[in-house]
Amino acid sequence: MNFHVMTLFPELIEKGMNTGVLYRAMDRGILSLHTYNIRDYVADKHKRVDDYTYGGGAGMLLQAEHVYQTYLDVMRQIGEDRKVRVIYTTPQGSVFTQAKAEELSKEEDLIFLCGHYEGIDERVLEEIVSDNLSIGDYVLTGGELASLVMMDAVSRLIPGVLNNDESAMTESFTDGLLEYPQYTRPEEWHGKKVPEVLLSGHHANVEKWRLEQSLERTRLRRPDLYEKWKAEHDNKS
Ligand code: 6GU
Repeated sequence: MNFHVMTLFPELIEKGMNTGVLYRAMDRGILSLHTYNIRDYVADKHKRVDDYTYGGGAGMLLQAEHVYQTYLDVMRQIGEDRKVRVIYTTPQGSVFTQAKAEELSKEEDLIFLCGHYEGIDERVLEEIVSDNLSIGDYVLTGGELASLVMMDAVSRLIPGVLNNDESAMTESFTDGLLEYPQYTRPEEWHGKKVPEVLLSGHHANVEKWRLEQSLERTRLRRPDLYEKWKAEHDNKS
């Protein structure tokens, strides 16, 4: 997977990607990251990227042409004449989910456009963006952290990025329930004991306990997911 990120803060994207699992994957050549500073594509010598909005109102907008020139350079660098998805990170997008991460992980290249200021001139968005995506119902100062979130979630689905131990910790959202509680040594800590069933060695009982815990935790913390899971499982029985 090759990530291409159009941003005003390339150093934030690079720092965010150059750690831990993602760094290791880039080092191994499974992932690559290319950042493009939109400011480098401003023709005028003052390097201003933004301007006032027509119709008035607070805030400044990124102008269309700078974003478009950046995009043309990204496409030149990719160098192939095929469609590449362009993800615009914006609170006006649909919400990024595990299903979306799985869909995006099948692509060879992904281009991210990080929004800033009050937004970007709509005309360039119409021309280049394929997916408008948000990471949740709150507002960030810019799209960089959202892009990092999406790249992280996509990367860990790409074969070879995680080792086996790490992959095993994947299942939470894949079956639609939250993960059950887990314990490691010691058997007693701060007066709290590891649940007896986990020490019993009785595999079927352990599985039963974990499912109950998952269901109860999901019901309490994520009633939306709980109702969905129940609806799907009632259909099958
Ligand atoms: Cl993608 N961008 C910004 N600026 N804020 C957000 C977001 C994105 N997703 C949630 N909040």
